[in-house]
Amino acid sequence: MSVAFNSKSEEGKRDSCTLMAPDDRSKSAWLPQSLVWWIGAAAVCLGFLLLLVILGLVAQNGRAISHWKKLQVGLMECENLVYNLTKDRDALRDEREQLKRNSSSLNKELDVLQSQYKAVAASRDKLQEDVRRLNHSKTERNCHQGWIKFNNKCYYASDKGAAKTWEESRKDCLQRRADLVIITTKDELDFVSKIYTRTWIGLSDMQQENKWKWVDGSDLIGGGFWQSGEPNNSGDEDCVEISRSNGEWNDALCSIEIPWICED
Ligand code: MMA
Ligand code: CA
Repeated sequence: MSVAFNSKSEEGKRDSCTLMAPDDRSKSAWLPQSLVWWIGAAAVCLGFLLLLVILGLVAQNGRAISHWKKLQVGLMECENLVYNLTKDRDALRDEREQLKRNSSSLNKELDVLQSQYKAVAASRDKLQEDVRRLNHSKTERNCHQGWIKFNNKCYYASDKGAAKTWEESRKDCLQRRADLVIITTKDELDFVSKIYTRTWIGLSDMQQENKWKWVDGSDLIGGGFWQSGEPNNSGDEDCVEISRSNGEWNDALCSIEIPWICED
């Protein structure tokens, strides 16, 4: 390689051509300038592009960061929401348990009230029946012919000389739309025992031994008017008669035949 200086004008290009061969001198004087320019332009373009890319990335990153922050805020809100919902759920669970307990105690109270209601309804029905009976007995009675009136009640005494078993006597009373006499007072006992010193009355323990019941299904209350030593159930006696002159009661065999008195 050699260095040649042909003209003054070419001296200005010396610096850039110092390493060129003498044959390539004209060519090397033009190419480096152009190349430099293109490289410069390309560099500027690249730089500009790079700047755009960087700006784009920065903008993108900024958006990503703000999006991420929003997501963070959203996540926190979600966490708060989950926390609050969990608290609400627990509170509701407690409330449900409490309501369950309340409901079971209310059910128990309801059972008690229902049985009380039944008892009250039964006693109301009994009172209504009593009122009906009282109203019935209050009105002045008219007894059929052949019947005897005593304290506003009607009594029928079997014919003189007639005698029947307890069951047959009762059947006779029922046919007369009445029943064997029910004695509730000493007055009534005295009245009945004056008609016949021996007669069936409407009392028996044929359903259950020693459980004395009147023919209307009511229990004997207040001990009754038994003769001393009676009832003794001698030989299985289930029916009650008035016997002997003191007019008190004796349990007798239901199959014996004696007079009877009905009450309407
Ligand atoms: C009779 C009969 C019984 C009664 C006794 C009392 C012998 O039986 O009437 O029912 O208990 O007399 O002595
Ligand atoms: Ca007896």
